[in-house]
Amino acid sequence: MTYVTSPHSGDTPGDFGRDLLSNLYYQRGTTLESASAQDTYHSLALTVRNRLVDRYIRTAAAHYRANPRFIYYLSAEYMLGKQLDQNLLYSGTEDSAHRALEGLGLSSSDLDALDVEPGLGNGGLGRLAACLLDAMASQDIPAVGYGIRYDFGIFKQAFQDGGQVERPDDWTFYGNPWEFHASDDQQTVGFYGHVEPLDGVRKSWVPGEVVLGEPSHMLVPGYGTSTVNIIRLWRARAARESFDLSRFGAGQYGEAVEEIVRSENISKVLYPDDSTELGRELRLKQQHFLVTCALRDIVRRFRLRNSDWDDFAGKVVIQLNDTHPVMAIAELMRMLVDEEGLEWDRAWSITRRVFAYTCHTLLPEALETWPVALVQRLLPRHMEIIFLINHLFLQEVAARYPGDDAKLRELSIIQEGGEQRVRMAHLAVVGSSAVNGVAELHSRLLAATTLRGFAELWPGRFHNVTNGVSPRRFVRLANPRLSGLISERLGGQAWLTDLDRLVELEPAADDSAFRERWREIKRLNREDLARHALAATGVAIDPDALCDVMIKRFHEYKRQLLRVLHVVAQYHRIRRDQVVDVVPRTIVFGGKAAPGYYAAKRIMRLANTVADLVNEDPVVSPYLKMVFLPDYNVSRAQLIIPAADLSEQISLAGKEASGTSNMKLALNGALTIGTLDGANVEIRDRVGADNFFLFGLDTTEVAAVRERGYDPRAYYDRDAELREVLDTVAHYDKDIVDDLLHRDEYLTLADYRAYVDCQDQVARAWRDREGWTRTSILNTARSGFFSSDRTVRDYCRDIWHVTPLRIDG
Ligand code: 26Q
Repeated sequence: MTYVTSPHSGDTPGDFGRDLLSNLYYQRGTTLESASAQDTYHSLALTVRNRLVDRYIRTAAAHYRANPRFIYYLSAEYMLGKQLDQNLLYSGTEDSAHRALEGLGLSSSDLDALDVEPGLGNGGLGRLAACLLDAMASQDIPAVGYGIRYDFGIFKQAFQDGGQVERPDDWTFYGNPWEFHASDDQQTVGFYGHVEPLDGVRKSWVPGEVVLGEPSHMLVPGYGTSTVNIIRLWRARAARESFDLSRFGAGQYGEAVEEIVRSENISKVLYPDDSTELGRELRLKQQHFLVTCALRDIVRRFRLRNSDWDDFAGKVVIQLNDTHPVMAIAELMRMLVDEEGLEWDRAWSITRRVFAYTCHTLLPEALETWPVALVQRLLPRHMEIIFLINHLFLQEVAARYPGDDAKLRELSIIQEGGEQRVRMAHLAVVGSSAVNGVAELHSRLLAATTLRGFAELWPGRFHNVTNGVSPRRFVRLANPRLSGLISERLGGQAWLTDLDRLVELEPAADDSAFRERWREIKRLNREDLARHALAATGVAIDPDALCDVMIKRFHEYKRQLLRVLHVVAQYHRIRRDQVVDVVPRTIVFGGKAAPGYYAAKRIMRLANTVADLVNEDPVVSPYLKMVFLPDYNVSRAQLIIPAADLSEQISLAGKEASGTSNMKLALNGALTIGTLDGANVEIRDRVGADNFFLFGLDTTEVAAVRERGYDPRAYYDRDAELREVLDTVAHYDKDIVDDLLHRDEYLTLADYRAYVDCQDQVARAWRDREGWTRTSILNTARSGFFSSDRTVRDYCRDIWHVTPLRIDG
């Protein structure tokens, strides 16, 4: 077979400019003179996209020829970030594009401002999915990401009187130039209905409602490779015959389109992560929709080159990103047994080998469960299959622990006592060949607590794969200045795909001229941030002040409240002229709270109140400024992270599975103040205890404090400064203080003194600017481990058992 190569293959600024004008003319029907901003942006995007299509076609052809083992990544969320900056870099056309745009009198930054980031996720889990896809493509791993094409992504955040207000994210309002529609590959998805007997265990499910899944894909280019993988996103459409003609004829137009509206609601909106699991039927529908479309597509692709089910587990790995897509285990069993007529045992053996499950939490309240009654109604056949899986599994447990009913209750996929519920994490572990946590500590605690019974039953199934982040996105694109300096020092850009090479920067930490340049870059990055902060909040920040950053979802366990308490303490110290341990600082907050998570929203409101208090005080504000940048997202992260000097990672030990902003910040030379939680532990091990500000209780001490009976009030009584702080806070929000004094679920007061004292150490360290810069450089130099390339290599070696398939450039 021959493939026509792209007509857009020239790489000079002239070629680029010509293609841009051609796209304006033929795709937008206009010319440079009369083009609107959107016309120009869309033409630019297509010009860049076209430069990746050629690689994509060659990748797809090579994959077809080699028929390799594929990684299918199933995730309800992806936080891809802007595509324009990424695709310019990955296609190697950054320079020619900039020069072409300049030649045409166009501003690249104005055009970049029109590029909309697809916010199809909540936070860490969704961004991790994007970093892993990036790393797979960058290491020639054949992979497809499956997800939902939500019409509305994560809400946009603004503040009104200090409180969060949410606006819908209509991210495709002007169209999305990065996606390809593939309506020929659409799938049908059933819901409700009933089950009819066939023969033996085999049954036939007759759905009561059918919805179409329509795929589109976006390109996932590798950096430094010719691989271009795809992410395939599904959108719900009404089946064509669902338009109700009789009603339309009767003049009931609204009723006639009801079913269309109901069907299309399935992919309407991303659910914001709630503090606790909420059993919304539509959310379960979304999960089943994703899983069914993905599995059918995987089988379709398998059949292009294979015909024997015995080969399926050799060619297919399905990685489950948390429990959200875990219904896939029951759906694959249904397809194999009911539709393909395989024996149960053979189907189960295939299924178990194909799936692997990543867990992203330790919080028991965050473990997903669904009422049996709901699953029965929505997916009657799946519920039967889950009961059968559970029945056979419990037989295995009973054989291993004879007479131990408590063990059966502990491990059962069905939670009894009160309303019966399906425990999705249990189904995931039982139906997978591998289970992993996302940092060393997290994986250890998972096996010792949350999933202990399973780890005892199947120790070989449990793994750790420490998270990582894309150095392309979070160093090269976010921080071009620092990247330039690193490349200059290391003699090239090889570090971008081999991040361990950052260790070669270590000697530079002792080179004062290099330190000077490092500091200068941090300062320029803080100036960029200051410009944005002024425009977004009206607050002017000093680009020379220590930039102290906490960016992550608002959650009580992450303890943004602890950060605010320290700000109030500093406020009082400065007012009293106790400026010994005070250096000028800018406190930067970014993060959204789930709309229904009141406790998190209260803390957010308090943060904004304290920011006003501090910023408007003429005595305090020269030393201390606080900005809460609204609408934190990937683009905002790319702006904040390069400017950061200090990274706040202050969750209660044992609560944060991994964290990933900790890695992004350390890689960009921020020093961490943190607890021994999640991946902080590994960051400290690598950068060295001397280069990390550690404070607070560890997991053993947390357990001991609770064991003794935690009394938060005692800390208030004992610590005069804390008393002053809480009395001030009570003035603004009495309920927050009441909760701290009587409950304090996340031991904020227990860690308060250690935190504040540690912040004083930070201030002293900052005064030694040469020493600080040295430590900053060492943080970058020693954080190469936290590349998502390493994460993917770990998955390949321990869980996926796949090797790269190089695509010829
Ligand atoms: C649950 C119910 C209803 C609707 C939504 C959800 C939901 C959605 C998203 C629940 C959880 C999430 C996301 C969780 C998440 O981002 N976890 C983070 O994953 C990161 C990557 O592994 C870790 O670094 C973080 O520690 C972990 O909190």
